[in-house]
Amino acid sequence: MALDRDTLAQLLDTVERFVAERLRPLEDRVAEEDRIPPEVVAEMRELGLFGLSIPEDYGGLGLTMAEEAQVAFRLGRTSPAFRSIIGTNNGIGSQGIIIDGTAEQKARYLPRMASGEIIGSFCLTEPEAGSDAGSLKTSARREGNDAYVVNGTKRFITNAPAAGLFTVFARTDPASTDARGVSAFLIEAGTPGITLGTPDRKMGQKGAQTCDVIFENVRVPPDAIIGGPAREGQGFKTAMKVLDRGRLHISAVCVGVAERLIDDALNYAIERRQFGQPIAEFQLVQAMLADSKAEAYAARCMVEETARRKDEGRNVSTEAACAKMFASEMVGRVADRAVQIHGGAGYVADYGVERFYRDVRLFRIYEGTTQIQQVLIARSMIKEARG
Ligand code: COS
Repeated sequence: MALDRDTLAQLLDTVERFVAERLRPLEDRVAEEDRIPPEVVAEMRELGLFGLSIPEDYGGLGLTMAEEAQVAFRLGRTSPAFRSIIGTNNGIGSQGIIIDGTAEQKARYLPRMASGEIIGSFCLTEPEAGSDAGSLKTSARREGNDAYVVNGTKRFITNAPAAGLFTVFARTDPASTDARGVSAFLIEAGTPGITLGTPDRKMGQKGAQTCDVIFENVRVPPDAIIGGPAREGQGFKTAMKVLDRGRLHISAVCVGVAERLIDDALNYAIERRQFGQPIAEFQLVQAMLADSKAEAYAARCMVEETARRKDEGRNVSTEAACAKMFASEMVGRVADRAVQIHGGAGYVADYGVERFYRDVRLFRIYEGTTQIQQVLIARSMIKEARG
């Protein structure tokens, strides 16, 4: 259900002020310390940011996709690491339960995710299964009637170091080698047999933590399968549905970051003088600003339109892939131009532009690379043409 206009305006205004006044001044510190200060996480909980997309019945704000996109545009105007800590609870860490979970699973986990008491994490990627997610090797072997035993290693798992609950994709049909034999399990962090790798040392997005999650003979009951035991073997579809939404959310974040960088580059171009005038007066600089503005606007329109269609209950897998492909590539170009407009200042740490340049590189890789989005888009075009 959509929020009424005043409540939505109030929420957007609160997020805008929180980003401008509280988060932006902390950008350098978060990158240096590679963590979000606990007091900031506590404030995010207070503001309800962990439960943006979780239904109101379970303590969240129950935003529609269109509303969530408006929030993501605003969260994008600071370091992506801040969004990452709340990102999994609103996206890949909770959506599996929201979309396919049983009433009992929803009641058990969603309220604590909405409040930020527990962090959810999405364990799909493995050392040997990245883009080819359906080939994953983590196994969930049935033992009698009351347990599965999970073994395997998951890689680059966002928020795993802080997670209380993992959505784990594992092969329940040992005879299968593709997407069909995969089930989705809800596994609590304290379950014996789970260990975490050391946090990954990444190119950017410092403050957003990822690491390996290793499962060694982890015993879980059959009702840990998302949707219950009857959904054994349906886990890959859950993953794909979750990613449809996740990709749209990431696209919105890309728009927000691009708009932030355009503002920074524009302000710099107006202030910085060369050859006796502000560099904003030079047409070659204007071309970079104008291209960035037009591309960010195009991505914003794609996100808003796709979100609107999703809220109408339409299948937007292809449109979400289009948005993710375009918006993540777009913000890469915008960040590159922002560095260029800043010149030497764009290459040193003092201005923060180089940090964003590294941060945005990830958008073209996670939740499906640009090349995977291209495959998805072309596949659906061909399928439609063949009727
Ligand atoms: N919604 C619902 N069901 C979907 C779906 C969607 N968006 N996409 C696929 N499915 C279903 C298919 O219909 C198919 O079901 P049937 O076997 O009943 O027909 C099943 O899921 C398997 O799909 P598909 O045959 O397309 O699987 P493939 O192994 O060919 O691979 C890709 C699909 C490449 C698209 C998938 O592996 C992928 O998205 N890879 C990228 C993974 C990724 O984004 N990783 C990021 C890490 S998570 S942050």
